[in-house]
Amino acid sequence: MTKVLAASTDPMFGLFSVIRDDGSMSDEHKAKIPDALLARMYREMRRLRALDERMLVIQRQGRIGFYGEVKGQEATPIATGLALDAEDWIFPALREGAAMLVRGFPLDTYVAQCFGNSCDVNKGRQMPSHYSGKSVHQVSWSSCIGPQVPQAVGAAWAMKLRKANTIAVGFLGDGATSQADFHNAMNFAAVFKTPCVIICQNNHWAISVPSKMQSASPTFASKAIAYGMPGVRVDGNDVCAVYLALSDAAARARDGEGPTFIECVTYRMGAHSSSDDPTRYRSNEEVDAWRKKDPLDKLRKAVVARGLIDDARDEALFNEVDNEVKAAIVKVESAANPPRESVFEDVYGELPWHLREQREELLASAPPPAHGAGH
Ligand SMILES: Cc1ncc(C[n+]2csc(CCOP(=O)(O)OP(=O)(O)O)c2C)c(N)n1
Repeated sequence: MTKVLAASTDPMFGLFSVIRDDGSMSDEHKAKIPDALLARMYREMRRLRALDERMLVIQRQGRIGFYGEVKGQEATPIATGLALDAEDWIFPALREGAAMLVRGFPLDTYVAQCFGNSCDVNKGRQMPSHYSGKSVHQVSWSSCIGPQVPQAVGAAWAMKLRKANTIAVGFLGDGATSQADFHNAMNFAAVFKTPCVIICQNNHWAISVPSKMQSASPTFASKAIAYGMPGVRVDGNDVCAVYLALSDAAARARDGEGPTFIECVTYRMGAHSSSDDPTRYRSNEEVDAWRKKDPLDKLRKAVVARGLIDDARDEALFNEVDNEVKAAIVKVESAANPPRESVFEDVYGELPWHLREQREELLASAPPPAHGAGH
């Protein structure tokens, strides 16, 4: 077992963390997280927080139909985007879309996915916040809870059969551990030693169902034991901890040692989605307690401790990333809708007869009245 994984001595109760309360970290960890990487992590997290805040506002203004916030869980997608090789594949669950941004996917095209207009690579055929980017090796979240895990394991198996030097990372929430897909995938991954990492973001809630109602296991990480793979429990609000744990697990997978299961212990600070009201099922005290462990504040302490930022530079950074988000929204919001007939594209090389008929019928009908943002 590699170093970080071994350091988390007890998969049931260990919690691997890197950033201490005062923002410092051990010399060993400091050497693995150089200043440039730490500063990059902070910029990405600042931008993601700014993106969430603006996107939620435009959803409330009726400019997009739906939005799924990441607030509180930014550490894991950012660490994932930074820890993997460009050729590795990501199979995200609900809140890892932003790993694409870290891997260089354009912010305006990402935002366009929520408008579902002609700037969206999916041509508006997915629900908002269901991002995907072939260019950055990230498949779409399928909306069903669980299937991204067997998909990741299957892709990893194909990589192994082809002797590729790539790995796949599959995500799920704590709620998804109750799905059969999770168990099938864990078993298959361990038996066939597929080069993958399976990451559970335990954010303590599956919409209104608390994580203690999902499992009687002492921790989610401990489930790995039964399947015969290493399990590690990581502070999911510590981007450096997730980065190091995933880097080790990825190296392990690449070296032919098989899968690793990582539980990232975190908290969904916002609502499940823009359609949810969490005040109906959880207490303000609980939210306040987790707000004190905000991953952005934790990371800020680390960049301050290294002397990489002060208040003035932080404010300038906030303005810079917020302007970047505003500019991305302005750039794509007024784009035209995708052509109606694009609904028939990109599945079949040659359209079957019944879809050809439907396409002709659609084109013969009057087009809907033109309107701006497509909502
Ligand atoms: C198979 C399936 N069952 C139910 C749902 C409805 N649903 C959407 S999100 C969700 C909760 C998911 O919780 P979790 O896996 O913990 O992820 P989180 O939302 O907390 O990130 C449920 C039950 C669904 N989309 N798919």
